[in-house]
Amino acid sequence: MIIAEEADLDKGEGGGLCKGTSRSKTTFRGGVDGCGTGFKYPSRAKALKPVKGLDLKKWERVCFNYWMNRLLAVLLLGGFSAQAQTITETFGSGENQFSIDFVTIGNPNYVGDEARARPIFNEFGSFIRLASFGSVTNIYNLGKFEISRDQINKANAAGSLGITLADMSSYGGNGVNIAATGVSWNEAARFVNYLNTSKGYQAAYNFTTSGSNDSITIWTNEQSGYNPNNPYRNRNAYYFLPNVDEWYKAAYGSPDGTYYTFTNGSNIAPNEVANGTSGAVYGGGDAGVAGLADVTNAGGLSPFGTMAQGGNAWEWNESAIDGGNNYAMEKREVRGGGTDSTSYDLDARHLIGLEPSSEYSLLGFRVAMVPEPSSLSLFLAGGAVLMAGRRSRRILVEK
Ligand SMILES: [Ca+2]
Ligand SMILES: [Ca+2]
Ligand SMILES: [Ca+2]
Repeated sequence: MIIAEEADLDKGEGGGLCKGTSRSKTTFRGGVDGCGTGFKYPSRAKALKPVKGLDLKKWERVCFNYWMNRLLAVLLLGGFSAQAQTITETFGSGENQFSIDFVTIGNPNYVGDEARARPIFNEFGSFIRLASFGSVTNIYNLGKFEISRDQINKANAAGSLGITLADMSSYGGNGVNIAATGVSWNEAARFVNYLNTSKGYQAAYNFTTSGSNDSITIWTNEQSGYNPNNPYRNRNAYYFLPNVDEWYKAAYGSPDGTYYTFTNGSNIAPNEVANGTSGAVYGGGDAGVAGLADVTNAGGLSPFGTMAQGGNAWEWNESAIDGGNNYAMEKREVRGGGTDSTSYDLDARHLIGLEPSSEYSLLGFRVAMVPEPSSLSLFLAGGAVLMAGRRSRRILVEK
């Protein structure tokens, strides 16, 4: 017999199932209506019946997201805004010290952009499904800027990473603050791993060989931090490459839930600029010029506060092009267009797929980060308060 607490399904409560649940106990189900995780929510009638094969890790995530959502409500009621927050993280030391600015992307349980859904094909070119992007259940942080050459150079020096950069001397020069390009997905993943391991965190990506452009090995369920929904990324990592939804939401979404075609919070393409803090850095191909701007001077901000997701350098997403990260060598999504692009490439509906070892002179990336620990503390405090005021009742569930 397993004792669990039943949440009030009609009120959309589910946190009670977090309590009294251990991974050794196997099978029961309940409702978390309101978590908005895309789960098939069981009905109240079935809530007391045991279920074989229930993924308790998945339940924990559902509950975590549920409480993060409740926390945000508490913060908003308290007059806080979690959306404009910028966090600066510092890496390396001495002359190799560098920092990365992150913007907190709030609004958990964000729904996908149905209006700009596109077909997904498998490795063999067969249609799988129509997919929309931008749905993210949890709060996260995304790099405000593209990663610069300076950040790569310093990480290379501090961590002996061996990441190679494109020679931009024919395209405006190799200024240290321009976007880092010529970086493959594999190299970007090694940079992210350095961010993690240099601070004592779990590496995000599983490299078992030492070549800087060698491919990953996907995590397996015997390994700690394995996530069956994303075998590329270790769930215990602190820094990671943004997946297509995390990237897309910050680029084309907005705090009020509206999606736009371009990263300037508009369905009309931004002005073409070479640099500055308005418009977007693209269109250089028209004039035969495709130099990169400094990452902190590469156009206006998106509604969530990121710079140059549209234009300047094209950017790697973590995600495989078919949406299933189950094969290390498969093509990854590349989005946002670059300095040589027309507005077509900056459009939310357009992307390309490239091999993870590919290097191009206008292809770079930005990194993402879990919610900052102070947010987590607030979340726990908020959760405790809400938990105390919540109604639940004890039930018996037969095994
Ligand atoms: Ca390279
Ligand atoms: Ca960009
Ligand atoms: Ca796949």
